[in-house]
This record gives sequence, C-alpha cells and structure tokens, in this order.
Amino acid sequence: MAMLEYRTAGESHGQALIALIEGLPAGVPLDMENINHELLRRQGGYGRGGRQKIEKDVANILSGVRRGRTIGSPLAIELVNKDWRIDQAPEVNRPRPGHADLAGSLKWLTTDCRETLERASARETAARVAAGALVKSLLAPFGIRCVGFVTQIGPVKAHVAEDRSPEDLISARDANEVYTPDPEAGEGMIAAIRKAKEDKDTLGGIIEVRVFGCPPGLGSCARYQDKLDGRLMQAVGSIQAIKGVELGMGFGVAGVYGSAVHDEIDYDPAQRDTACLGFTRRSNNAGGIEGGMTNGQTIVIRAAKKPIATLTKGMDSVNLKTRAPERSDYERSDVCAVPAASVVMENVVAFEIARAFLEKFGGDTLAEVKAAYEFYMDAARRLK
Ligand code: EPS
Repeated sequence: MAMLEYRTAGESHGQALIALIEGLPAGVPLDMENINHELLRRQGGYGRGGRQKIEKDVANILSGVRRGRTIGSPLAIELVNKDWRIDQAPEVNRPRPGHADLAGSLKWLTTDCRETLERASARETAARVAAGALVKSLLAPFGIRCVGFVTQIGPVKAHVAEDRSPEDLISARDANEVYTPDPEAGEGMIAAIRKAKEDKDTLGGIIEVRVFGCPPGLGSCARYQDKLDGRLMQAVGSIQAIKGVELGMGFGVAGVYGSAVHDEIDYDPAQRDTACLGFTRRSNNAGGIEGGMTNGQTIVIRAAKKPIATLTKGMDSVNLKTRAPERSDYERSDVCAVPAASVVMENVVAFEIARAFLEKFGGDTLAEVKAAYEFYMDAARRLK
C-alpha cells in the first residue's frame, strides 16, 4: 500500500498546476468548499499583486474520488492557469538577487532566467495548498486542526498568547487583511506594507502554525528519517522564500538554562480523554515534539520569510548575455506575500501531520484508521 505522498507539477504561466496525492485511505469525505476557501485565502492578504486579480483558483478533482469520497486510488487535482502564456512570455536576462534566477540559469545552462523562474515561482504553492487542504478531511474526524497566522511583517510584531483556542485564533486572524490574530499589530503591518510599496520595495515576515489535537507518538526517534521535527522543518523550509524554521522556543533555547527550557510534567485525570492523555505540561517550549515524536501538546512551528526578490526599483545585477552591470528585471509581483505564506504553511504542515498520522494508524479504509487510532488511545490511557 502506498504511503501518503504528494507531488506537484506546473509552471507559473503554464497551462495548469497539478497536485497528485497517493496513499489516502478509502472513505475520506472531501470538503471541496474548504479546499477552495483555502485557495482563495492564499490568493488574498494585503500586499498581493496583479496576478491574483486574474486568477480564480478552484480545485478540479480529476481522479481518486467517487460521490465525494476517496476510493483509495491516486487523486489528481488540477488548478487551471488563466494567465497561460509560457511560450510568449519574454526572456529575463538580468537575474533578480534573491530569486532562483541566477542559480537556476547556471544550473540549466541558459541565459534566459524564465526557464527557471516559471517553476520556482510561488504560484506552485497553490498546488501545495490544495493537497494540504484536501488531507485536512482525514485529520478532522480525529479532532486535529492546523491554524496558520502571521506574527510579524517587517519590523511590526504581533503578540499572540500561547493559550488561545483554535476557534479564537481563526476568527481573529480572519478579521483582518494580514491574517494576524493581533488586530493592533495588523494595522501597523498594513502601514508597513504600504510604505514598502511607496518605496518600490518589498517586505518579509514571520508566520506560525499551531497544530491542535495531535495524539502522542506521531513520528519516531528510531530512524532519523522519521523524526517529525526534521520532516516538518524540511517541508516548511521548502516553501518558496523561507529562510528559517523553528519549533517551540526555537533559537531561544540556546541562551538559557535547561530548567528554563524544558516543559515540566504533571498529570491531570480530567484531561485523560484529550490528546495529551492527561499528561499536562507547565510550558510548551518544545513546541509539541520531543525526540522527533509528538508528545500530545500543541505543535508550534514558525518560519521566517524573506522579502520577495522582485523589487519595482530593481537591484544591482548583471546582464547574463553581455556580462554588463544592469539593474535586475522587473516581473509583476507582490509587495508582501507573508499572509499568503501563512496559508501555504498551514496546509503544508497539515499534509506532514496527515502523513505521520497514517504511518502510525494507516489502513485501506478510514474505518480501519479509526479503529487503529481508538485502539492506541485506549491502550495509552490504560498504560500502567
Ligand atoms: C504568485 C504568482 C506569480 C507572482 C508571485 C506569486 O504570478 P505572476 O508572476 O504572473 O505575477 O505574483 O510569484 C512570485 C512572488 C515569484 O517570485 O515568482 C502566486 O500565485 O502566488
């Protein structure tokens, strides 16, 4: 039986984007409304550019589904590009510092950066969002929820308390255009993006995803490849423009005593039937993962996104054809895509959690997955 996996294909101005998902059990009811809602959120957020006015991303499921439920076969999703013009699009010979332009042109032995940028473009993230949003339907029956939001844009930082519920985070996040649950910081973030636009510049930021309701034991300490922290870091680090990823206290662990880092353990019988099985913590600096395995606490993962490499005012570069110094090329782009990146990260994380979930509880049908989950949770509660 296939492990849960996905692949994407498609160029920014190609015919379509494709996500191919393998390894989903049969019987998972799809929530098309939610998939399309996530695609719409990815297209939005203050600071986006002109492309999003052209496209209306809607998931077209080509295979793997009958009457709204998975049937255990490979599932293909298509997102049609309205702006399909890859053959007509002009050459780009003056690479943008920070983009894949120069590295890709040297790799594929071409002076036309378009051959690289078409695939490197963050438009590919639409396919990743579709795949992640789709597998959330597998996680939902087990009470697992992923919530992504923005915690910083440029110099403006949000304050988001650790104990906020998923419902509260989602409603606060969805109430503003920069997808942050801190409305005051949101105003400052919008002002910072406006200023960057005036300055013909771009802005990055920090995004965070919290995963609620994960049972203990996803991932493994037995093989390095299976460690869930490493896998989440790879998945999140592979999102376009991400330059740093941290779990829980992250880089903050380096400068203080162990007693200020590690999360002390209590037992509360009232929480025996929740994901933590009653083993509560006084803090969550580990971000829900110890030894590469979930420990029943909320997973907290953060990523730093660099500012978009396409600046209206350009940056100093070199013409690949003549080697003469010139300003970098300008392609239509965004001033700030940090809100969109929070949607991408939420769904990318959801896919990794679903993959780890099926590694532990997998079966051919959702009914078998449920039985395995219930068996494990019951055994863990009785553990003596
Ligand atoms: C994007 C689509 C792209 C860019 C952006 C993200 O569309 P176009 O190039 O036609 O404007 O707006 O891509 C980049 C930031 C990049 O560096 O390539 C999208 O759908 O997210």
